[in-house]
Amino acid sequence: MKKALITGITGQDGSFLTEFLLDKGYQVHGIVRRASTFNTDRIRHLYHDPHDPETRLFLHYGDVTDASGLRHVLEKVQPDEIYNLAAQSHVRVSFDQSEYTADVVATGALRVLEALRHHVHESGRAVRYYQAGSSEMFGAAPPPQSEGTAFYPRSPYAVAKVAAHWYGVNYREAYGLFVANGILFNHESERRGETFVTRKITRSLGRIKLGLMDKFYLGNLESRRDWGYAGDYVEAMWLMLQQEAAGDYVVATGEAHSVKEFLELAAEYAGVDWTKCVGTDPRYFRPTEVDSLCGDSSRARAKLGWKPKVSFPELVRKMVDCDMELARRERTLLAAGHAVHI
Ligand code: NAP
Ligand code: G4F
Repeated sequence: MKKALITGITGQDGSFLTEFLLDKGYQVHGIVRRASTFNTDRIRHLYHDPHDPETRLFLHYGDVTDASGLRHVLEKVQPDEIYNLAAQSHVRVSFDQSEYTADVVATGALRVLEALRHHVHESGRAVRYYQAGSSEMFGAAPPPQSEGTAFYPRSPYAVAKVAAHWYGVNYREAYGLFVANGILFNHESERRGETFVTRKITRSLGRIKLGLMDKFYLGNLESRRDWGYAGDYVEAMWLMLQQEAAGDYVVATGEAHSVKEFLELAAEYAGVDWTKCVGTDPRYFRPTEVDSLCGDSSRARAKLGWKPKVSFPELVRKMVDCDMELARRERTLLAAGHAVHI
């Protein structure tokens, strides 16, 4: 049975990747940060009592800012594949927490690579590594962006991702490690964090439709993103680690839409007049914006045989359907006198 170790297992992608790998018959180990509240909601449906002999999902406390802890986990788990998904992944927040973002995103990746190098050296085992790179690394470079496009990062987050990318390339070349850099364009889902723009829109529209709130505020509606479905994108991560040789791949739909187009489509499907309930708040604008991302994923399509399955309108509908249902549950709880945070 192959073993995978996932940092960032409690995030959107971590939860889809865990489902995907369990379906493939893997034993999956995840690194979870210690928090004062439960942060495992997204993988709760996959988790069983570790005493159950059938269980194939195991969680370990750890943090990519803690090098010795990472080494211990690697020694204990002895993984065949490592997926480094851990990140402070919010671009706007990275302007407020630049040093912390660099520590987690850039130096965090370096710490995982160092732990991997040490483990491979000590054990002689072959271990493959996936780095969660981002289309934000292209930043101001005009679309379409492909593996050959020069990076022009526009935020502390993006600069840190560029560093993590090049650490990966360097460890591949210097130590012969199997390191694959995925350069993934935006991917969303019903499990997307609620402060990213797509989910913020669908969550708010659901609540407005059911009378739980009147108005919400956004920033720049003109920027364009290449939005895909997260469930499709984790397959590409896995495929990158099944190749004979390690490489770097852009993963994208090749179709871009503005934030306004997402909002219009979601509002139309939800049956809400967005012009009456969306305001503008300058705090959601970024000091430097990434205006337009649209990926050319020809290489991934040709070499990995990967292609996206969920279309843009389907993605919007999935997210709106989910958030309508969540709003209905919130309304029921409120009616029963429970406190609901909105
Ligand atoms: P996400 O939902 O924000 O999840 C991030 C994960 O990283 C969470 O599990 C989080 O733990 C964990 N984490 C944060 N700081 C950590 C630390 N110091 N040590 C260990 N774990 C830590 O992000 P996502 O959307 O799933 O994205 C996964 C990865 O792909 C990230 O690296 C992101 O930057 C990258 N990426 C995402 C997209 C996208 O569109 N989604 C596109 C390109 C690249 P908690 O749950 O405890 O917070
Ligand atoms: O949803 P966003 O915050 O995603 P962004 O900045 O594109 O980053 C996401 O995708 C990257 C891949 O390209 C990942 F690497 C990264 O980790 C993250 O998952 O913002 C999308 C666009 C931006 O142009 C932003 O300015 O939406 C605009 N926007 C407008 N109003 C807003 C808002 N973004 C947020 N988060 N909140 C707003 O109210």
